[in-house]
Amino acid sequence: MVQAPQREETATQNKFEKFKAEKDGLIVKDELEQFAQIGWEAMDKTDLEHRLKWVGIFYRPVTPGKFMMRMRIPNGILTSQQMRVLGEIVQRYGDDGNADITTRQNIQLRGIRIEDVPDIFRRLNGVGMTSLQSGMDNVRNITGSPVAGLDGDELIDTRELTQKVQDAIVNRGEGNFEFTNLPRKFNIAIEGGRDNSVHAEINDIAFVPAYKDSELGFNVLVGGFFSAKRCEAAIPLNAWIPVNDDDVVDLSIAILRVYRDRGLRANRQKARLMWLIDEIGLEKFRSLVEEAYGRPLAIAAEKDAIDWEKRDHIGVFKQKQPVLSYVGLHVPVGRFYAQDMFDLARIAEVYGSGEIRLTVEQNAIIPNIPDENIDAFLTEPLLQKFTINPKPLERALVSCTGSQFCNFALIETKNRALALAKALDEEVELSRSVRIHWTGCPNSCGQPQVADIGLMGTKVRKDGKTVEGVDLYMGGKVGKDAHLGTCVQKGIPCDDLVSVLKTILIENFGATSRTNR
Ligand code: SRM
Ligand code: SF4
Repeated sequence: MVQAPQREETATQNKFEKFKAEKDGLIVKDELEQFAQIGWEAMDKTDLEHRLKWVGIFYRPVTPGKFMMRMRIPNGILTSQQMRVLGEIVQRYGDDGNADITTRQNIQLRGIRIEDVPDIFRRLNGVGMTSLQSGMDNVRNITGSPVAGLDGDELIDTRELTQKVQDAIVNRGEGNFEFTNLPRKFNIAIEGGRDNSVHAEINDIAFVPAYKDSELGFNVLVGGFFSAKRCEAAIPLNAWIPVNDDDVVDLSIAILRVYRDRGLRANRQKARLMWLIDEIGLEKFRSLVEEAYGRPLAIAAEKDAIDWEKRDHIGVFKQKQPVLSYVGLHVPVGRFYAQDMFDLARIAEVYGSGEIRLTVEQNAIIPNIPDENIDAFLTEPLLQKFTINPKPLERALVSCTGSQFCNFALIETKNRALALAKALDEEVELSRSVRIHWTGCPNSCGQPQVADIGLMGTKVRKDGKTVEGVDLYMGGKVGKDAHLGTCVQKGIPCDDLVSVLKTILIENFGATSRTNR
């Protein structure tokens, strides 16, 4: 593990800065055996509630003693063997064990007991996986085009780039103290397709394909983020780099160093990268990045090469490799259980190359299936559950964790989201899918601002009682010319949503009523 640097703490110290200065979160990596022996109830409170997140273990106050584990899966690509190990980890927790595909093309495991963590780490290590630095003031999972290397129309294959950026940040899964005390969380996306499949614009750094003088490279965007206080799309850094591992890794590292050393730390509500850019100005920020990068940055290409509407990848699609196809499966609100994970691993091996991919819409893709085997693949029982033909509203449904496991949540999300989508699919006929995103609180993990219809949990008064409700977002546009939606109506009780959304679907999305309600 790379050693912790000596830092001079200059920020006015809030609670988080204080405990990070006292002991770097990554240090708990070497204390896991001890935690396993003493049990979670005897652990130091800050180690339990905060520092464990540096190794991807999240204490859940909603289910004390049953932890969540957030992996790192660069570009959302894993092997059947890795999926099987993840399935085995949750299987041992019976009804408590399950897993979610996240909005960052990643997997979170549930039901984890602290006494098992050292063994879990050994098993993950054995299949080349890590959960390090996946929570708190660290860089999150690096997202990339979900059909990288498969898509005949792709511009840049992002697989190696996402892996190399992750390797640099977490020191190949060993842990890297250079980036474990950022002012706040940090998101990086590398898009290589023509449809912006990763929502590049909502990341702190986004690499977006762009031609400059006929050479293909990346325009670089910075500062995109969502928080309860403020949401911003990323802005151009006015920089272009060629498609080259060194450039992408070095520029990511340069930006991270500037953010780490100059980012605002006094107020956590104002600590994301965009606040620093506001404070010092884009020109100054760019020149600091250039200095850290150690070579001149070319100015941005005039426009990016994102010229397609966003695809959801659900269904059967030809790959660029002759006679091979990939199949996108719909995983309702991203939730799966051990048996589903084993089944996914098995069908990926039997029909494909053993590879499994994840999307930011919380779905899965099995690539590399010979065309002649597609019909047999489609008869697999798992495809009854994870179908390639979901109904229009279920198809594009995304939901954050919500109150089942998340203590920030103001409402229950996943189960309600699914029930409402099913009810509305019964109520209306649609010729297109409508992207409905649920998020249980203003932190916006479910990205309501990118949705056609975004629903953000809140508490409302109805009939003299406080009940679960939502603020309604609309106007989010993804793919080409992506932009964020805004809040158009506040405080709708969840119980009223069938009728409210039915009207919106009819008036705004061309739905027709199946009933006379
Ligand atoms: Fe998130 C905090 C879940 C994507 C913005 N997020 C949390 C925590 C860790 C809070 C907690 O400790 O309970 C949630 C864990 C709940 C649980 O048990 O699952 C949580 N966030 C999630 C996931 C699992 C939602 C999902 O169901 O997919 C996503 C995990 C992604 C991953 O694999 O790493 C997830 N979170 C996001 C995104 C979307 C994205 O990255 O595209 C955002 C908005 C984009 C952004 O960050 O700019 C997001 N999460 C937040 C924030 C607000 C950040 C801020 O600057 O204020 C918090 C709260 C915080 O960090 O203080 C938060
Ligand atoms: Fe939890 Fe809120 Fe994020 Fe949903 S949006 S996972 S409720 S923090």
